[in-house]
Amino acid sequence: MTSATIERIETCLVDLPTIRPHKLSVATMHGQTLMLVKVFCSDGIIGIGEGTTIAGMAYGPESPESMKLATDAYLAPACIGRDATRVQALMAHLAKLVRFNHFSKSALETALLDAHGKRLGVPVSELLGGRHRERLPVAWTLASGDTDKDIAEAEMMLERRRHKIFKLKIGAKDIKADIKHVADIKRGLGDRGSVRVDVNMAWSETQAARAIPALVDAGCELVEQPVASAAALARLMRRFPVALMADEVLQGPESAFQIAKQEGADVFAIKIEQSGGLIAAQRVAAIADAAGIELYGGTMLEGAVSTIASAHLFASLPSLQWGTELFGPLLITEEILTQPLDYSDFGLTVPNGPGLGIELDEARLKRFTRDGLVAVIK
Ligand code: MUC
Ligand code: MG
Repeated sequence: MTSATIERIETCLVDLPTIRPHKLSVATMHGQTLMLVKVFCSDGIIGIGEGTTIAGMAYGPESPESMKLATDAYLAPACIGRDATRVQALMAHLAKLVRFNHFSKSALETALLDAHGKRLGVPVSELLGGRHRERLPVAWTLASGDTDKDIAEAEMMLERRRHKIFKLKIGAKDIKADIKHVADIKRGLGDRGSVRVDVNMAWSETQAARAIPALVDAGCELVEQPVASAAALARLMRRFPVALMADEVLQGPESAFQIAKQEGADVFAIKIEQSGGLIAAQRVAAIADAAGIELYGGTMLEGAVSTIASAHLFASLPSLQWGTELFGPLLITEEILTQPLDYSDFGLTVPNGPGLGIELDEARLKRFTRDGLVAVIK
């Protein structure tokens, strides 16, 4: 067994513009901030990881700034001098020192797994037990806020053979307007594209009960997190046959177990950050499998690093019935890798090199690295 200790950990915030405003029920994004982590090991190996949130603190309790602080002040000092090759033992040690902060832990764990894969000369997917697939289907989110623009965008994605699964962000407008939006888009696409919606918890249970049958009539195949509470989601499960997906209520293995126990979702959106890292996300997936719950590879609109970390995990899951939405890097205007990712033929190829199998374009990243605490792009 090779030995290596952790010598230094660096973090930075990188503010990148999005290709268009991205409108969710919780906020409108004009840019994405990546919190990048680099772990420097005594054998000369450097691992990279990434944490992102959605619209600062609008989606959840962590922000890119809080992740940087948690890493710099608490997680990183506790790692110095420790064995870099025992990733699970180190993460268990950190779990005792730092409660919650799942996104920060995911970024750090990604960097440790990247370093260890590079050290052993194997992709991260091999560290997770090996791949079931080399390529992942990738959905695109239509969220311009305008039905005609969304239809034109979907047509372009079909034409380029980039995406044929479309997730629509709804919940900000009244239900009637949202249903019309979904129906118009599905009618425009016909059988060429599938349509799903993500309400990001915007509805009450009674609103959801009114909207769900109309969504089904409009041709929607999957409804993601229509309500905030896990109990209400479970009740909706009993009332409607359409597939209901849990996202925000899934906050790692314990919550996954609780939801599975109450038969609270048809599908889990697995997210490495929300789960607390790749290994925790693997446990969430195992709980889903055991409970007969189907899986979808979710995103926190991550940049290339965390997107590819997610891809390594999703490639290694036995079931992935609903594909993935690993399109985050395509929503960002800047290429931050020396070798762009392969998005083609409605999917993403999982890289084959050691670790994550990607390399950062440091010069380009430097241009967008934040100086100070406050973001340039909101
Ligand atoms: C979410 O809520 O699932 C995923 C795609 C997208 O547009 O937003 C994210 C977050
Ligand atoms: Mg969601």
